[in-house]
Order: sequence, then structure tokens, then C-alpha cells
Amino acid sequence: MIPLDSKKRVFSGLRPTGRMHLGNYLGAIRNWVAMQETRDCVYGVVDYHAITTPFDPDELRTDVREMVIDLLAVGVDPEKSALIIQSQLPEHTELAWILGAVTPISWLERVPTYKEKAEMHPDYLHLGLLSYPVLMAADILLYRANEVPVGEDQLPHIELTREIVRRFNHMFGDTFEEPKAFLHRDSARIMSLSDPEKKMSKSLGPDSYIALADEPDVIRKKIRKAVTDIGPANEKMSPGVGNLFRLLQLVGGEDDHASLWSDYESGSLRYVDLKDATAEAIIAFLAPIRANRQRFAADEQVLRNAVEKGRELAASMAEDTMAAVRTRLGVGQ
Ligand code: AQP
Repeated sequence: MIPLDSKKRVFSGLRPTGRMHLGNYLGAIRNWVAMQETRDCVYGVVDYHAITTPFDPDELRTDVREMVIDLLAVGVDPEKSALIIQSQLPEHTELAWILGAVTPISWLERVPTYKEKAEMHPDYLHLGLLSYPVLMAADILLYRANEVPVGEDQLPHIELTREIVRRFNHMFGDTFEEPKAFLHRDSARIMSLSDPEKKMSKSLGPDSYIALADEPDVIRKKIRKAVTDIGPANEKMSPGVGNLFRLLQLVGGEDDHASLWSDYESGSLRYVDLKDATAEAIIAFLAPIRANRQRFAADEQVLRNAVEKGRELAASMAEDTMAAVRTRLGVGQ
């Protein structure tokens, strides 16, 4: 194994494909913030992942910057963690190429997100979309991370990373440890507001999500428009109503949650009341983050320093790993 110090290592990444939304935050990013107190963490704005689905270069540039602002605003602290932009560290793609040479294509074809994205963008099928999980494995293994805080939609990718590790170690000798996914105790999948059968997602468009950057009026409008019932009424709570209840609880509206839930049980719930309570609870929850965003957005130097510091720290870890991997493979000597 590549030797490690005693502290646990953490890596996780976020695709700059739009603004960070409540699903990202409640599903994964709040864990990023908590974990930096006790672990060595590397957190990445993974821009090479963003080019696997249709994108516009100018928008990508803006999205990378906005993601850095979002991450700083929610509390990722460059003094505690390495905050990186993936494309600034070429070792990510170097290791991905190597891991690609040990990963059977059949493993990649069964990954659920490949099938979903392929359905969503049938004219944009390419090798990068198929091998996306290999790049994700490289992101994690480059920093020898033991723990990966992700939302539960990402579990198949972590399982694949573990399979890749086993195969690599079998072929070239013990090199990597198998990382584990780290899930928040209530990291339920947050569903889309406009299509509650699907997860809240940047690529479903802004009406599907609440961005951390959304203004209060925008939040009120989006929640008012959220789909509640689909199809004929039946006994079971609809996914849209369940999603609003979950959001209300997760953003600190427990009291409203309890009284609206009892309305639901007695059959007297008015969806408009549930929506109004949820919107106001989200607005209050996001207020400090919005204030932080404004502060960071106005300070270019702070943004630059944060990612430069992260790049320097991550580069030395990445170079150690690559030196060991190249030796194992007999290349780059
Ligand atoms: N709806 C969600 N509920 C809970 N967790 C979620 N995550 C994403 N959506 C939800 C978690 O957020 C982290 C960062 O995700 P990402 O942006 O890298 O990619 P993603 O999972 O593909 O998120 P999106 O919004 O759906 O992006 P696009 O539209 O670009 O594909 C991950 O840990 C994820 O689990």
C-alpha cells in the first residue's frame, strides 16, 4: 500500500454544470463541511466531469467560479481543506487513463447514471460519458481517500471504484485501499420540484431545483409551482408532497412539519400552506449562505488564493501517488 498518515483522507467532487442546489447541499456538501474538522479533505470542482454532458465553454467558466463561491459560502475552509479545480491538476486524467486500462467495459455499461445520461442526451454518446466513473475513481484514489461523502445516487460509482482497486491491486500488487462512501444519517435523495419522480438535478433545469443562490422571491415562485399530485388521488402520499415535507424538515421547519403532518393525516392539509411554510423555511435556512456568497463574489483575490492554496497542497499528494503508480506499471521512469 502507499503509506498514509494516521488521519483519515477524504475526497469528493461537484460537477460545475449549474448552480449548487439544495439536493447537492443536503445530500452531500454539508458533510464536506463537517468532515473537514477531523479529516484531511480534498474537495474538487470537477470540471472535466462537466464536459461529459452538453456544455458551453463560457458558461462552464462561470459555473466553475460560482461553484467555488458556493463552496466557500457553505463553509468549505481553504485553511482546513484543499479546495481544487480538477483541470488544474493533470494527474487526475493521467490516473484515469491508467485505471481505464484495467476496467472492463462491461462494468461501465451497467452503471445506472450512464444509462440515465445516455437516455437524456442520445445525440451525445461518447467514450467520456462511459468512462466518467473511471475518472471519478481516479479523483478519489489520487488522494488515497478512505472516505467519500456523496449522496446515495453516487453509491454505484463508489462500488465501482472499490472493484477497480481490487483489480489494480491484483494485477500490479497492493497499491490502493478500498474507499468507503460516507452518507449523512438523513441524506435522503432530494427530488426534483418539477418532476418529483426524478432526483433534484442541475440538468433538469432551474425549475427543478432551489439553488443556494436563489433570491427569496424566486424560491417562493419555484415552491409555489412545485408539482404536488400527479395522476389520480390515491391512498399513498404523492412523491411531490413527500418531497416538500422532507425539505421542510431538513431545513429546520420541524414545528411546521409536525402540525402540517397532522393536517395531512386528518385529511385537512392545504398544499398551499405546506408550500408557503416550506418556502419560508428554505429562505431562512439559506439567508446566511446568501450573505456569504455576496461577500465572496465581491472578492476576486480571496477566490484566487483559495484555489491556488488548494492546488499546491493537492499537487504534492497527487505527485506522490503517481510516482508510486508509475513505478508499479514500469512507466515514466
Ligand atoms: N437530488 C439530490 N439529492 C441528494 N444528493 C444529491 N446530489 C446530487 N443531487 C442530489 C449529490 O451532490 C453531490 C454533487 O453532485 P454533482 O453535482 O457532482 O453531480 P450530480 O449527482 O450529477 O448532481 P446533479 O445536480 O444531478 O448534476 P447534473 O445535473 O450535472 O448531473 C453528489 O455527491 C451527489 O450524490
